Amino acid sequence: MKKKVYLNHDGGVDDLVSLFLLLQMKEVELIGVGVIPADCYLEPAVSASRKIIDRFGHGVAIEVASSNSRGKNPFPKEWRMHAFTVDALPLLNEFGPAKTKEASLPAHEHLIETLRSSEELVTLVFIGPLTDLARALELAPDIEGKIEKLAWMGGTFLDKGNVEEPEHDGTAEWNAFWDPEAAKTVWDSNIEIDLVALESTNMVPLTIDTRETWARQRTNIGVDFLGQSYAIVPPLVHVHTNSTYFLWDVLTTATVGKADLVKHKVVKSIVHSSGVSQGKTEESEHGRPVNLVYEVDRNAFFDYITDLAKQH
Ligand code: AGV
Ligand code: CA
Repeated sequence: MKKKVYLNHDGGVDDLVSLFLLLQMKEVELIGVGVIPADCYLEPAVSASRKIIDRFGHGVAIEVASSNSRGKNPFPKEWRMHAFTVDALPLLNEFGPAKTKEASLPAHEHLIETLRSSEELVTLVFIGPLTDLARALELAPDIEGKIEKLAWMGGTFLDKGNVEEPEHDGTAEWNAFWDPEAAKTVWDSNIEIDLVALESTNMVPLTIDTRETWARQRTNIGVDFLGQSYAIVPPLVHVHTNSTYFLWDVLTTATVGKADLVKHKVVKSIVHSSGVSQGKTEESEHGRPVNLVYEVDRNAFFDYITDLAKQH
């Protein structure tokens, strides 16, 4: 039986590539998509999602729901602009306007409705902030019983996170920082959490090498989509900078299709919901357990996603 998956993403390059890859996994049935305007602008991210489902969804009939959630700490505008470029790629516009429908409900209500009408348990893949899940849990606590587990790209237990903003101490990861209170609400639930944190995502930067591998195989349309998408964002060249791109969300998505790419360990933790460390996840003996993904087989991961891209 296929694993039922609901995806909530925030329109970054790796978010949209994650949607594409989930649609290629033979063991996964994608049952809905929500888009939250965190690390993106909403319209191009929803539009690109609909076109990706049209072009690469093997005929699946699912809806894309727009979120009306707002965060506490906004993402930099340069990063939010990426969705406009993906949405404009000729590869996604060859066959005219998108046919995949937009849902009439806002994303958090669409999530509730989709979970309530599923007979089987659903795996949630969240690769942006947790706001829509937190709002759904507050409105409809019963949905917890429909959730198999949550795979979340977020958090870190390293000394250094990836937030470099005034009035913050740099210990948080961005998806947690955008809406720290939402992360806390989800921590307070009993949902099993696989946490794909910076520990493992730091091991998968975008490199020139990977770009060249995809370029050589671009006659395959799926691999070309990877190459075109990752042409938009800066690779690691000399040292990590604030704009260096990693395959954060794609790693999270890949763990759903192929769990043996990564190693997990249980960590008890809390989330700071306010103050200079807001969004920081911290080990604490009184905290709630999460399955921390702390290591990835880098080569196996890149081979896996490149092969998946060829399944389109
Ligand atoms: O913190 C990682 C999250 C992921 O969900 N996002 C990007 C991924 O989609 C925020 C982010 C952190 N650093 C970034 C980010 C950067 N240099 N460019 C764009 N987004
Ligand atoms: Ca994201």
